[in-house]
Amino acid sequence: MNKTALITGATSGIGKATAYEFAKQNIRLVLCGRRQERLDALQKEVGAIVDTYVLNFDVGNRKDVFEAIESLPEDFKHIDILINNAGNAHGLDPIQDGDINDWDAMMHSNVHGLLYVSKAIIPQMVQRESGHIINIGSSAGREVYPKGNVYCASKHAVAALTEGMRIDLNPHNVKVGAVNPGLVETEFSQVRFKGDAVADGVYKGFKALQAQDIAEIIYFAISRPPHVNIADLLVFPTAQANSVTVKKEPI
Ligand code: NDP
Ligand code: 8X3
Repeated sequence: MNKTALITGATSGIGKATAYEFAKQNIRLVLCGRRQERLDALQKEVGAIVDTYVLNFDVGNRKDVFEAIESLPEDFKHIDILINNAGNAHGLDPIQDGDINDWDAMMHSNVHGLLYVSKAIIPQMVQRESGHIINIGSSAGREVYPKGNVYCASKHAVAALTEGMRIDLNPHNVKVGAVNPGLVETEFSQVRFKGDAVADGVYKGFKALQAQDIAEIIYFAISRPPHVNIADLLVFPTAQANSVTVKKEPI
């Protein structure tokens, strides 16, 4: 049977583009998110290309994660590839002005969510002595930028967890790696700025990475031969040198 991938955060941006890229490559899909209407649309559209099952749950809700993954029908229970992508930034404030609800939301999805979903899937990979996990980190997991405090901390946690998983799963033949993008034009900034117009300016004046660019890189990583593991990738748009150095044309 073809391989099956479970992608979290498949209702938008990088996760959604990865779903389409994998579908094109005939990889069976379990697609996850919280917005049911988008999951329904994916079931219809991606499901027309490849066998697809959608799951609605909040990755940071421990009980819901285990129940949802347990509820998978027999022919979708065997997960070969896990893409831990769900996550967002919430707010961009100096630490002294940060909203604790924003901090909780970031740790909830970016850290707890990645841990819970991994915990639900890893045992079957260990048992089969095979599997591949890709964690979507960020350039914010490599460096800290002004006002990025908690988001950067959550992505530094993803970097540490990726390394920890790779070490612990090494005896079990499970590949673990991270893809760490810089600025990608998705709904990310709309979420971060809660719909504020400032989000519209984030990707103006330069060509940002597109979700499809990252999807293709993820597919490259998961399609290497068995002896090759892409452990860690940092990907910027050409106009970006680090979190705060972006060559922008005047708008
Ligand atoms: P989007 O906002 O476009 O997509 C985020 C996805 O995550 C959505 O599908 C959303 O689905 C899902 N999600 C968020 N929180 C939860 C939750 N608690 N439970 C379940 N699903 C959740 O952003 P991106 O595609 O850009 O982001 C994807 C990943 O890439 C994130 O981890 C982000 O940190 C990372 N990243 C993004 C960069 C960028 O510049 N855009 C750069 C570097 C990394 P729903 O709302 O339906 O649940
Ligand atoms: C998203 C990239 O620079 O907005 O992880 O933090 S950035």
